[in-house]
Amino acid sequence: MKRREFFKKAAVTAGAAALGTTAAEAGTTHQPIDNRKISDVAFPEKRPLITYSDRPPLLETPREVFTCALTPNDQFFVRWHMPDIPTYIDPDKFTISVNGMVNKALKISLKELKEDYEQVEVAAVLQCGGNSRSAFSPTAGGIQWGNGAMGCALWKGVRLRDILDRAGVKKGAEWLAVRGSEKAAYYETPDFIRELHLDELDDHVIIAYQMNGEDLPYLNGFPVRLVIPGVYSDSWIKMIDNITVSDKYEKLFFMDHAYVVPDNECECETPEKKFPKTKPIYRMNVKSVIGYPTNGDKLTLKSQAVVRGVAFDGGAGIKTVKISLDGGKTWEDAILDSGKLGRYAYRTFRYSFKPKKLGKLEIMAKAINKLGEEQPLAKDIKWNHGGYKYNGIDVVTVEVV
Ligand SMILES: Nc1nc2c(c(=O)[nH]1)N[C@H]1C(S)=C(S)[C@@H](COP(=O)(O)O)O[C@H]1N2
Ligand SMILES: [Mo]
Repeated sequence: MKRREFFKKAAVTAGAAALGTTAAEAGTTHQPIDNRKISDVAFPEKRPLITYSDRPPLLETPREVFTCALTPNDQFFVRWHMPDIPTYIDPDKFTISVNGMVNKALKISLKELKEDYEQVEVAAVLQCGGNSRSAFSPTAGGIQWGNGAMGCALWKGVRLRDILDRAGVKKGAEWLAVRGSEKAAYYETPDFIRELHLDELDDHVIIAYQMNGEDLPYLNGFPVRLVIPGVYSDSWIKMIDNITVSDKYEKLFFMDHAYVVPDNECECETPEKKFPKTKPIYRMNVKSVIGYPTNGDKLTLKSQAVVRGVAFDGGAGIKTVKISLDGGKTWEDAILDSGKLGRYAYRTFRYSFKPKKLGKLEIMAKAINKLGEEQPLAKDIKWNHGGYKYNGIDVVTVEVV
């Protein structure tokens, strides 16, 4: 299915949909791994993070960071596909080219971007479609992320639509291709490009040069990246150097082959039988992650404990987060923050209680959005080859002492 047809469809929650006839029982899921191993070396502008690879850099944010609405830049996760990332970019010389089916090709400098266009801000969650992939069993190919391939930031930049208006899109043009500046180590790998349909460009789609009030960290796409609130981050191209407007959709390696799920109602398949048709992952499903306490923490019997975490979805907005302390038999509402960062940002939640019994205690968090979509239990999530869109109810296990 073409992306254009796909994004016109309403968001679907993985696992919430009924099983189709071709659907699987064989692949299962469990809780994602909770990797506590933080590297003792750090990349520039980053604190030590959970490190899967340093070339290309693959860094995960530890769970305890998910108690605040905005993720600090130096703890924000990092994902690159290709190792040959430019090692130096001169902000005074850098330009973004806009070309193809436009009346006037542009080369926009950073200074022009900051001074000649209306400046806008949006708080939005950036989440890899493969976040929590380690939950899938058998193993789905790709980085075995825990829950930390996500973060939320306040992005500042310029509407992509305003840039295209300045260039003047020619009649008949439908697509634009946004390219990152890094290169593959081997020539066979295609450039990292994302194609957007012009209809996708609402006011929230921006070319951002700032994140939480500072220049983008180098590893998060300095000097400019695409921000598409509510959408999985394979589309949020970093280090953009070129935008081409076209009337044709090119088959793209990363978007059409890598970041796809089965194109059936449950978005599921079995390890043995791949569903033949796929569609790109797009709008994020509803999810929550507990930031405190974390697995293995000790809570004191009969004294006040406050569970804290973050919840988000693809932009409908969070309605409630519910907490269970009895394995999902009963649920109580957590308290949500005011929501002033908007519907694309994390809603932080907290829930106070006093542990009543010594020993092991499981704390579960389930977010429900304004469309009534909710997180399924880990065991009810359906399997897919790419290990995408995991959004099982989060569970941490603590010890009451
Ligand atoms: N240029 C470029 N942009 C990219 C990628 C990439 O490899 N190159 N990876 C994408 C994917 S799959 C993810 S998950 C996010 C990660 O963004 P971050 O590193 O800022 O967390 O960037 C996206 N944009
Ligand atoms: Mo990703």
